[in-house]
Amino acid sequence: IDMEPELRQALDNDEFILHLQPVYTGSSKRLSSFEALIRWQHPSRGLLPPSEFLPFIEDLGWSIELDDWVLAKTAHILSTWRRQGLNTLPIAVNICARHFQNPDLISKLKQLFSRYQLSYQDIELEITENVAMTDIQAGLNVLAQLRELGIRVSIDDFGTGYSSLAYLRRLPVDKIKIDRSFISELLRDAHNSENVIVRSLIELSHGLRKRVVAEGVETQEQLNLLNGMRCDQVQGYLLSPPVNIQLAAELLSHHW
Ligand code: G
Ligand code: G
Ligand code: MN
Ligand code: NA
Repeated sequence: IDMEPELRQALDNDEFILHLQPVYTGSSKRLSSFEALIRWQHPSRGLLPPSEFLPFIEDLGWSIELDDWVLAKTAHILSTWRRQGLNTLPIAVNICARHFQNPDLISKLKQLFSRYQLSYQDIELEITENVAMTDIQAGLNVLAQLRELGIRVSIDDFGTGYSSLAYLRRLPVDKIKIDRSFISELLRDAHNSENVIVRSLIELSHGLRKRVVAEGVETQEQLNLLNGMRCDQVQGYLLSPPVNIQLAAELLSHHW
C-alpha cells in the first residue's frame, strides 16, 4: 500500500497529536518531567500508535520533518501552558538517528527556543544509543554543542544497542533510560541476571554523574526493587500511561 498521500495529508492537516507520559522521581513519586509520544488521529481508522506509521515515515525519508513537527508542537504546548499561568516541567522529545547527524539541528533548536521564548531546560532530547554510535565523532560534536547550550540529552532504550559501558564514559549526556525489557525481568531474587545488570548500570551511571530512568515500570515490586537500587526516576504504566495534553495539564496543576 502507498501511504504517501495519506501521510502527506496528515502532516499538512495536523492530524498528528502528542500524548505525554509522566516521569516520576523514584522514591517520592513526585512528577519530574514528561515524554512526548506521537499518535495519528486518523480520519477513519481512529487513533493510531507510532508502530502503524513511523516505519512508513522513515521509508519516505520524512523522519526529520516529523521530528520538527514534534519539536514545534512541544514548544507550543509549553508556551500555551505558561500563558495560562501553569508552572511547567520539562518535556522530552524523541529525535531520530538521521536528524542527530544533521548539521542544522543546533541552529533550528536555537530558533525554536527563541521563537517560543523557552529556556534550554524546557525541552530535553532522547536519542537511542546507536545514534551517537554510528558516527562517533559527529555524534560527540553535536552532544558537546547541546551541552554547551544547556539542552539536556538522554540515551533511550539503553542496554539494547551495541555501545560498550566504556563508551558511556565519553558521552556527554545527562540521563540514561534503561530499556523496559530489563525492567520487566526484574525479580525478587537479587542474583537474577537482569537485577545484576540493572543494579550495575545504575551504579556505573551514577559514578559517571548521570541520572538513571527506568522505563516500563508496571508493578509495585519492580518499583520497590528500583528504589532499593537508587534509581533516580521511573516511567511506566504503574505510575501513568501516556495521557492527552488536557490531562497532563491537570497533573501539572496538582503537582505544584
Ligand atoms: O508510544 P509508543 O509506546 O507506542 O511508541 C512506540 C515507539 O515509537 C517508541 O519506541 C517511541 O520511541 C517511538 N516514538 C513515539 N513517539 C515518537 C516521536 O514523536 N518521534 C519519534 N522519532 N519516535 C517516537
Ligand atoms: O522507545 P521509547 O522509550 O521512546 O518508547 C516508549 C514507549 O513505551 C511508548 O510507546 C509507551 O507507550 C510505552 N510504554 C510506556 N510505559 C510502558 C509500560 O509500563 N509498559 C509497556 N509495555 N510499554 C510502556
Ligand atoms: Mn523514548
Ligand atoms: Na525506550
